[in-house]
Amino acid sequence: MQPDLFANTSQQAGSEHVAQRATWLRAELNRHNHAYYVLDHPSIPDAEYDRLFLELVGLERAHPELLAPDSPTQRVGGAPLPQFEQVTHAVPMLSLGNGFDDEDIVAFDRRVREGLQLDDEVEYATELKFDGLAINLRYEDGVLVHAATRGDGATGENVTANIRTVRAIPLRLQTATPPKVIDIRGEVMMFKADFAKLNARQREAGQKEFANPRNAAAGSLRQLDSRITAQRSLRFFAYGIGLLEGADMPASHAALMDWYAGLGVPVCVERAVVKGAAGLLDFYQAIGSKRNALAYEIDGVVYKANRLQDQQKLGYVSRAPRFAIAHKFPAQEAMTVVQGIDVQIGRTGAVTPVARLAPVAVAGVTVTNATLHNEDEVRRKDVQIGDTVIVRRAGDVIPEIVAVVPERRPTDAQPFVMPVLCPICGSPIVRAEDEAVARCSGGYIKCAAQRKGGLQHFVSRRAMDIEGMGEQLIDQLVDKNIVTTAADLYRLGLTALAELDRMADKSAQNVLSALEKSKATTLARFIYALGIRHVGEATAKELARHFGKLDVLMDASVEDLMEVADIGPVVALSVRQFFADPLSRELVEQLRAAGIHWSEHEGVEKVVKPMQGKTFVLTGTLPTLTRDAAAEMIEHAGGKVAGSVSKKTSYVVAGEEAGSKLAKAQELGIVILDETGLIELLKEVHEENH
Ligand code: D41
Repeated sequence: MQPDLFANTSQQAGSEHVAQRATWLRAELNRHNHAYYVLDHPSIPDAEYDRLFLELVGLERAHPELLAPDSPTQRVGGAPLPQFEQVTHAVPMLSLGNGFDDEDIVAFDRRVREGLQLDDEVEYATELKFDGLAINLRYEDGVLVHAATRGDGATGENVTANIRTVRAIPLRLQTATPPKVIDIRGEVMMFKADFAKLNARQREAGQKEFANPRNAAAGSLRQLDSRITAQRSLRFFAYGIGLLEGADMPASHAALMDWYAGLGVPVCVERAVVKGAAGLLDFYQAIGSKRNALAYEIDGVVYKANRLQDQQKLGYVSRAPRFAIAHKFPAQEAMTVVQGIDVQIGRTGAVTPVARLAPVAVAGVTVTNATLHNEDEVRRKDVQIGDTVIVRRAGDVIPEIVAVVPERRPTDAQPFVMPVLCPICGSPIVRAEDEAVARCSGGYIKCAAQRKGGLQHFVSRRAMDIEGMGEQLIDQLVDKNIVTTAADLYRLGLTALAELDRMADKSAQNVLSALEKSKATTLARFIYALGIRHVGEATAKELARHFGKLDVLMDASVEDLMEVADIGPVVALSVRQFFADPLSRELVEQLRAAGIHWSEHEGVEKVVKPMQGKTFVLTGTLPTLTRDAAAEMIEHAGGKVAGSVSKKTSYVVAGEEAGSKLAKAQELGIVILDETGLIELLKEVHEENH
């Protein structure tokens, strides 16, 4: 490990040590820069990089004699890849200074006011800081002629062929009077949903997944083969301008953005014009609270003096404009060490590997665990005990491991081994051949973990909603064998409850009244609370509506169940199996005997399902709808989707490369629809009904 001299004052540390530290930091930063900018493969999280970078800036500032022209602080970005043609930007692409807290922003605003010799509040344009790649688009007489990455700001790479494949970028500006020459600058990036889809595709094809949307965008843009780029969904948002000939420069940043929008160039809608530092900080707060809801990743917001006149007056320091600053959000990623990998047993027995982490702060919250989902995921990410990993926490999402830092793997790292027996009940852990999930075979009766999970689900807010019945309470009740099934909960008395740890008489009383209150419920909630596999809230509601009475549902056959909208063979079988089990029936009887009740007639009124009784077969690839989306539309209209064509088939929906099913349908004289035909059919009946 390196001595952390930055913790000391520079005077205290010997100057030789300081020089050594600076040399080490430069080498380290250069290495990470290369990994990030050239290889598109980050070796450390951004926050860690920023920390090292700031440490070097601090050292060089305190010891100007250490400053070297080749220091990473003296250039921004990485060297262009040798395979791409290099291009020199007509006007250099500047870099953007960073601020991290309110003080940095107040200081920025003060510098701007001083620079403008202004006492009044300054007018700022505020926007998002997209996490993508900066790019310059050259339009001549309105036509896209050339595109280049930012590179080191002075020279970049010619990526015209790739950029031409990005549909978000117009090939011609929407105007009859385009400027002679315009350099439009902005960020190329990938939306979160496209990123998820790309990674799913990569995974299926057995290819490397990308760590985050930024790397996916970079990897896609830096493809030497533009046909690959064409298959990737890249986006673009404009935020700046370079050379402009044959038109007047708009008088403000806001006017520039409006002009772009009018030219058909994508600009983000999350923009504002505000006054003074207070206006900037308000914008930061407002965007911070919707950050996770955005379709793309941002790593902060950007503030720019709005008036062109002000921008020109403020000028530049080294290669960053004095008129602008990025206000960064706390990092959502951090680096830590995997101290162990345990397994958790869920209510259905599902075994989930969980990484135990050395505590680390991520976006202001201390993270100690990260789910690894299942065995395959552990293998795919190649996470071993002892590894240094990048963890990410986005919004309310459970923290997850983004990637392992391979250089930091210790020689004694231990691979994860799926236990043979359940750590809770000792029953064998089994994994069905076609399933990703391994399960404890102990079931509800043998396995306390499954009992706890089942009870937690039963009392949860969207199920029976028993307030005050928390995880700790359930753990105690199960561990002390006071409660086995949900019906036992309703037999709890004040004395039993009050004897438990951290249970005062008052809270015991509250739990009892919550139990009492929960007895009046709805059929849908009750079905959901039973925790039948594959029966989520929506399915429970659908079952309640379709059958109306619990007894009818309990005796429904698989065929009866398949009549329910959105219910396929897997769910139908699961429901049937649940109610065929005498233990389930007994549980239901006990719960009813305990006083749980609902109105038996709620939701029995049937909605008209226009495609009720019609069977569809899908074959081939449809031009826009996925198979699932088409099936969902059909089922929503009351139709059913079957796997093979028979005399009973009502319609065959055929797309490209439809095979034998189409031939069979033709043979049997079944109505054949293309995608448009299907949509029309569903729309017609939809309209007839309204
Ligand atoms: O969203 C961004 N990443 C962003 C980057 C933005 N919204 N505005 C920016 N503005 C500038 C100036 C003020 C220099 C025109 C930038 C960048 N620069 C920038 N991106 C990469 C380096 C600099």
